Amino acid sequence: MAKIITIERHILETQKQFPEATGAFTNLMYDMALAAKIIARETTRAGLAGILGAADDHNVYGEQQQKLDVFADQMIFKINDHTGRLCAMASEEHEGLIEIPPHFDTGKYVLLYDPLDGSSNIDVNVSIGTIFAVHRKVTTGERGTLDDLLQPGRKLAAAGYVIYGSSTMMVYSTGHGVHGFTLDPGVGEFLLSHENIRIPPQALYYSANQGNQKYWTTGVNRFIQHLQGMEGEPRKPLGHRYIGSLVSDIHRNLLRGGIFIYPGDLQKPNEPYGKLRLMFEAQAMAFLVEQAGGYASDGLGSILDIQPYSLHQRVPLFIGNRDLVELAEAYIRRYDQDWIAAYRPFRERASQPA
Ligand code: AHM
Ligand code: MG
Repeated sequence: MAKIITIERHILETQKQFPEATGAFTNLMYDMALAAKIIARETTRAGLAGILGAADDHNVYGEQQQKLDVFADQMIFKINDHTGRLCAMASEEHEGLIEIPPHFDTGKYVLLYDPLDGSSNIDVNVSIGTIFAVHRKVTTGERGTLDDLLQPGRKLAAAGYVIYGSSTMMVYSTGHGVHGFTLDPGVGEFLLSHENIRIPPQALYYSANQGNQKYWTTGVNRFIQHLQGMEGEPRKPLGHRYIGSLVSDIHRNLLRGGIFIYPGDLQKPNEPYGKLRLMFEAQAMAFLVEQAGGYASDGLGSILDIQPYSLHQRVPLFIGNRDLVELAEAYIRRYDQDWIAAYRPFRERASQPA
């Protein structure tokens, strides 16, 4: 029988190998696994329990119902607010920094999370996910500040996602490879199922919302035509797979090989940065995919090198097999100078003198 390794054991073993990881950090990963189990339970019961629908719905007992994304947001906060491991949090569901309540101790890390990404998919029973990222505190005061949260992805201490699909999986990295755990609902434990995930060298899929094609820039259009085998060097077309749920699309491409694309465009020239959020979606996914041997870019350079300027800033995202993402950059450099001129100030905004 194969060795059975729980996420807890794996985290502890990893900690022994890398003594710079502290106990606080190990427990923080374990807290995220607990949050994932509780959210998974509610997600799979969503239809039955009448949780679907608007946040002000009532169930058959007349109790106030919570939308699943509100539930997930509060659960992650509640599990982490009193542990003394964090000095601040930020969530896609909240405008500003989330403070640790004043009566609880604070710690050396900050947590950024998207509690339930792809939430438009909840009501139609399509896989959704939780995304999280952990930075080390860099300021000196007791409480965390925006400066602790707004750090480039290159500085991440850890990142991960949970996918609520045909099974629930948690995939995380602390900078020493990417590891995946599948929830055994019978025993309530995440068990190691995918050790040291590496993106396969041969991509099978590309994932993009093809419905936006008319807005795409020339470079992006030509690049996608290349993936379809119709432009540049002849190639066998890649399959097109798009769920519209970032965690699911990237998870599939991580295991099978592929590229996910959500580009910026010039539909509104003063908003050339696409849809996805740097701090709650792109950074964590870029960290994981780079740890697995892939690459993530905004079209100009690595997502991980972007110095953020705001919690909710958006970025274009090209993520997956390194050769394909670099080819996308080359197409953009060649054909999209007008888009680059509009977008570059956003990429460099935090590095410009005030
Ligand atoms: P959300 O944060 O509002 O859930 O939006 C993020 C989601 C991603 O999961 C997904 O990759 C993308 O939006 C899909 O967008 P679109 O429907 O425009 O293709
Ligand atoms: Mg989201």
